[in-house]
Amino acid sequence: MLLRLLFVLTIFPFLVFGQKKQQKPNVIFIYADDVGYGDLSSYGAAKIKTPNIDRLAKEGIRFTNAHATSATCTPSRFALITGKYPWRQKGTGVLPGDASLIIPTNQLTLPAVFQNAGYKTASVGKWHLGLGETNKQIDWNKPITKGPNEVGFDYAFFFPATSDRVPTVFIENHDVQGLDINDPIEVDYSKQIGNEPTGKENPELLKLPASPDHGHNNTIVNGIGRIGWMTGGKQARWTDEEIAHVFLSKAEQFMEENRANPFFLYFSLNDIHVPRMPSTPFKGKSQMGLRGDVILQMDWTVGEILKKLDELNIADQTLIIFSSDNGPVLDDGYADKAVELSKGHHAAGVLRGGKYSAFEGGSRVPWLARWPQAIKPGVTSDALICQIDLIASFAQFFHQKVESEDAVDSYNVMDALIGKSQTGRTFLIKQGGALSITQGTWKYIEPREGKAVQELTNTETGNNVKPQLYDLSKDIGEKDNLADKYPAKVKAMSAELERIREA
Ligand code: NG6
Ligand code: CA
Repeated sequence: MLLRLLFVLTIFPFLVFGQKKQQKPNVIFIYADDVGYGDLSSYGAAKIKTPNIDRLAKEGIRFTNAHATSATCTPSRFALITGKYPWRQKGTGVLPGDASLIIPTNQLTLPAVFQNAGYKTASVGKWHLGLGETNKQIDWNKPITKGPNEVGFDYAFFFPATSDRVPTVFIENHDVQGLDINDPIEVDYSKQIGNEPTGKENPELLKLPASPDHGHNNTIVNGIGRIGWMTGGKQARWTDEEIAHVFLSKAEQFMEENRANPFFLYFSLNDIHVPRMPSTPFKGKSQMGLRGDVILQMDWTVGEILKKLDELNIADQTLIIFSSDNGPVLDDGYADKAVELSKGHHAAGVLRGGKYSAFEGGSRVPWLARWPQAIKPGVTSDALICQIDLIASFAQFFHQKVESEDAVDSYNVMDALIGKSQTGRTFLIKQGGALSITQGTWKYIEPREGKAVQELTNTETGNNVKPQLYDLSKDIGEKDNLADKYPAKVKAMSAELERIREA
């Protein structure tokens, strides 16, 4: 009897663990905005500390060779959601706030993979993939016809584009929140509408001045000039300082409501995009100005999500991933002194270029993942992985068949994602202005005309009329162009890039 009891007691934890392992894990993908390869202390930042995000590295896996497909937001997100390179479809560049939905509604999407596996799915945060029917003007005062709900999200709470673009309102599923029907919203990106002050005409009203020449000087909302003009919707307009808290509370609410069933949460942060407007607790906290302050706010947000997982007792069966949609930028349109106050902080770390660039700084991004039931803690991986691969990886994980016309550029790299293998994809095409192809440790950037430096943001674009070839194993900073030395390699890689582009 005693022996039997002992036996049961010893195997009981395994039974429970084994059972839990069978369960479908919750998946939370935290998508930060414009966070660079060198912006986190787990990636070498010394002037700023990100202890909550670093916890994911300690308790999970940290990737050194993880990528967004592109060096700006819309195309990177398009690839994440569809598994298709954004340059295969026209109109996938940075979208205005009144753009139509660019995700095809008849194709497989990442959230749909989770829905098909019986998950509840949510998109909380920045959207920036357009809304409504193609070529139709959005009526903000009626239910919006197409958006996150139509591409696989059961629940959505979001803003349409970026926080520097109108309309500056939150939308829950199809409806603008807090809208007074007697004060209808109108939005225009081609001409001034209404008679509200603009940053251009009334700079004295601004609490955060615009940088010269970037164009963040149209309608003023909350003391900040925006890109684009809007009228109406006064009550519905957000307060920038509250955005992080509003999104966090919606994310937490979704987690709470779905604690008992598997869920997929796409949590797309506004931080650290411009305008950088931290909430009161983070103002001045970083000693690095507003950009540093919103890094701390972002880190706090991640910490709150981790806390919520513990509180709901679902941390063990939750895979949580943190990554960024593109590389870093300091001056992206507002005079927030990011350049002056970031001295000694290398937002792109050892990488060349940043947001908008074809160099690694544009799209090699932080990627950390924790899943206590499946990922060994404290692992670093240099497997080549990309956000575009999530869809094929999870489809495979759930034993779902992917039709040949769906997610055409996505590869199953699940073993790499959870640290079971150090091998990811064999190649990757990325997009700054120019396209590049990475194969193993070699990277080829196709020739492209255009400025070598984008002056507004002071970014090295990667444009060069000559082919560029870098050996990333020796030269991660892409300083030494080896194209002349290895013409055969250039030829082979450019042919491969062409072949995939035409495929
Ligand atoms: C650029 C904006 C920049 C930012 C970016 C989108 C100008 C000069 N600059 O066009 O401020 O809004 O678009 O950023 O307009 S992203 O992270 O969403 O791609
Ligand atoms: Ca971005």
